[in-house]
Amino acid sequence: MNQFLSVKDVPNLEGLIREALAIKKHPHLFEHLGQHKTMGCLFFNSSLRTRMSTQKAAVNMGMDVIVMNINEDGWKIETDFGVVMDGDKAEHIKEAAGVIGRYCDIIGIRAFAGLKDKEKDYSEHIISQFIRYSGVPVISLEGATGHPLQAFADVITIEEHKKTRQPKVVLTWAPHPRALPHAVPNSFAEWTIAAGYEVVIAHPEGYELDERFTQGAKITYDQKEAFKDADFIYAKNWSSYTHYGEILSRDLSWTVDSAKMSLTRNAGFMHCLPVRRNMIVSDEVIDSPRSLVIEEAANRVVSAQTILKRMLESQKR
Ligand code: AN0
Ligand code: CP
Repeated sequence: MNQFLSVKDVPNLEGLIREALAIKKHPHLFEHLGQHKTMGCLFFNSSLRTRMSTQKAAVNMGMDVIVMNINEDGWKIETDFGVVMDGDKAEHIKEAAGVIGRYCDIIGIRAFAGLKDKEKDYSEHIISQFIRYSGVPVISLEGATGHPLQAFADVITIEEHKKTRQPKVVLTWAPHPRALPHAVPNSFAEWTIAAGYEVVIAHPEGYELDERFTQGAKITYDQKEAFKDADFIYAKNWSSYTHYGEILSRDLSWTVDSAKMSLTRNAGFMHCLPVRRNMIVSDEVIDSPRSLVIEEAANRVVSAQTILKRMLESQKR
């Protein structure tokens, strides 16, 4: 495995899930694989879970880890080509990626969508330059279009809690004061569809996601209808994809609350975190025994470790 950006980079999802559950039971069995290898984690944006869980996963694999907040700890980086670099950016991504690739055996990158230029964001223009110029395997730690380690952790969590082979999984939009990217809902849709679940996506009009990620899901503007008999409710805000990056609704009637949860089949409540309480979800729901948010975050170590194992194994050959 040379890159991990999407479920398409995984040859066999069922096998990967099985491997993840085995790693969760015995997290220290593979320390030899990462010995004398370095993981580099590069953050263009804030993070709590991804930063800590990926480091922990790398340490569990026996690796050393270097973490850098790009644009803060080092030189500011120019990511466009052909520009006269006479501003505040002292280093070009082409050299930075080449250099980091000499220090690290695997690189993880967090680089959110700018939400201004759809084409640029959907080309993953930062991560793709690291793939091109670093010469080492690259893991998305949330790029512009996807958050695969999160979606993989979410699928692991669903596998651990599902009571039927093909649970009904509902991804619902919920209100938020700021314009957020599509990476989390894109990946959640892509991975849950690939896992073979019954996937329903509920959102107000105008919030349709890119069809490349949602093909195979049922899409509805009726949140209550979607919640009926659901086994899992996954809440998330995102900005509009069609009216790229815009906030079209702040409608608090989309907040996930107990009344809506009572329409479900005693569904588990999921969110990737960080979550804004009483915007996305009521206190009552997130504090209830049906809330799986901490377990999802715990499974971020498992998803990251499984991907690192695959990458280290393919480097050995
Ligand atoms: C980010 C997002 O929506 O993509 C990160 C989520 C893991 N969330 C916020 O910026 C609040
Ligand atoms: N869920 C998630 O990726 O959280 P962080 O942004 O804190 O890493």
